[in-house]
Amino acid sequence: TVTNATVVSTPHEGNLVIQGKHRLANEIERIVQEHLQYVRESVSHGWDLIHQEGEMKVYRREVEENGIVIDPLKCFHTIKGVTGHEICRYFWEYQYRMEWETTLDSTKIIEVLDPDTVIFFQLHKRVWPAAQRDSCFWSHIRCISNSEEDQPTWLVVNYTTPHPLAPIKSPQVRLVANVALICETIINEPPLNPQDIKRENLECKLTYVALINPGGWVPSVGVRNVAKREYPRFIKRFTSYVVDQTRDKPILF
Ligand code: 18C
Repeated sequence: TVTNATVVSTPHEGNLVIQGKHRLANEIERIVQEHLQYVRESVSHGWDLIHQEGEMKVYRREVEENGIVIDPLKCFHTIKGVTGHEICRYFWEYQYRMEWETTLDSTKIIEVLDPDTVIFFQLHKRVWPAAQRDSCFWSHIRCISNSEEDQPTWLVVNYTTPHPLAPIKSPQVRLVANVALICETIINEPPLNPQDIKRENLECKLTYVALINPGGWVPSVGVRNVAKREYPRFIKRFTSYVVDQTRDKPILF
């Protein structure tokens, strides 16, 4: 007998794929749904456009909690030649992270919860004069199909969680992260036969949202300057990295 288990997929090669629900499954479900709601809310009152470059627009809302800057950030971008699955895959997979992340000293996987969910422990680059930050978060990748005809939406959520293998050790300060990358694929001038879709037909509409609490006091001006510089830099570098990596590879839908 299998207890506390759910059938998560249809029969595969004659076997029913059964997978136990892990301890974070309910939380992940709730946070994923929250992001899917939040992504639909438009940026209007209170959101400032802090960077615009080509198709990329970066907005933030200035928010402080007990004197600590926790500005929510939202970025929209359109990237030609890649799918939402490709963008999300390269963002989620551990093996590519250090090739595009320039704000990290290290990253490691400390637990695998299921094939789509892992727990990362990361050491962020220190920004003088603030203490060095670290983070521990579950990272979940998911495909959501909207209808038979439409391309599915892909998303990755990174959400802070405590873990016995990642105790908080001073002088490091643990930051609190709630980040989502949500991608849709558009197929322009679709050829009659879907097999004939080329990279030039593809466009990915990306939304990136970050709610970061630095976990302790840091000068407001410093955090805001670092954020204003680093988020656009990350979006540009990461998306061009994926374009370069996938250019000569078969399309991953
Ligand atoms: O989403 C991104 N990366 C993912 C994979 O790593 C993951 C990361 C989540 C944590 C992001 C928070 C990073 C804060 C790091 C602080 C110092 C970095 C600056 C280094 C400068 C050389 O989801 C892409 C993340 C892109 C990060 C952009 C930096 C945003 C800064 C936000 C302010 C936080 C204040 C921290 C204290 C800084 C002291 C002045």
